[in-house]
Amino acid sequence: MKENRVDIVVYDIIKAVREVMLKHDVTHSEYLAAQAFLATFLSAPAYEIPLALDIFFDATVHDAEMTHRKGSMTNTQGPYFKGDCPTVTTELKVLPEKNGDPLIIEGRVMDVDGRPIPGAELFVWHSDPDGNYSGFCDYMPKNDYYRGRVHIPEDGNFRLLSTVPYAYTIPHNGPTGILLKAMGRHPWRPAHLHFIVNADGFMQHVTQIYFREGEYNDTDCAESVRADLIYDFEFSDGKKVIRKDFYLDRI
Ligand code: MBD
Ligand code: FE
Repeated sequence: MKENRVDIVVYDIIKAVREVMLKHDVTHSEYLAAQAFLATFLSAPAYEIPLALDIFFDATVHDAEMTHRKGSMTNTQGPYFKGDCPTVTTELKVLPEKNGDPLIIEGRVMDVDGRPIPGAELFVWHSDPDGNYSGFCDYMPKNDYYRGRVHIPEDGNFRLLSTVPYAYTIPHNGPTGILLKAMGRHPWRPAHLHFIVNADGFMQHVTQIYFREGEYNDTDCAESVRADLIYDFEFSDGKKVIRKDFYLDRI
């Protein structure tokens, strides 16, 4: 008989939860409180369920993925990707009045043997200096600032000017934030850059990178930071530079 993956995975989840309930002697009133808590997602904004799952489980999807990939490390996509952002070549649109610290994001898109992948498509997105993403805050209603799509040329190289992103609180007035608070945790994520790379014949590469000594690297509410994803700033003409090379796995 063909194996039923839904049964295999879901039943293991159910058994794991049962073990936790027995281990901690979960009471009937706690069980009812958990039901009532889950029901609060029904009247919350639609992003709350994906947010909660991203915060608690998505990094683990990437940890699992990396047990059989050889290329660079993947990481959580998060809720703020927009595929309809502007195509860019040298810089991302930034808000000058925010006086952001300039940041050059450069690197190369390659296969696992270090050969460039011309024709690849790279998306970059990150927060402004106040930790907000365009398309998700009042003063940047469209998907245009601090985001871009780059067509990777023959040599595989890209170089974009933007500003340094800052640490960010996830929306924390809904069930996800309420749960974090009840657990005694904060809703902060460390400063990070998001990337997606698509190329024919290669597995999609979704990742984030973090900065050395970034605040909240150790207590990220999404527990997504991994040592291989922490990058050091380099400097060029007094500007901060992050060099991010991508090694993509073939399909
Ligand atoms: C983010 O910006 C993010 O990257 C993740 C993973 C979750 C919430 C907000
Ligand atoms: Fe993010």
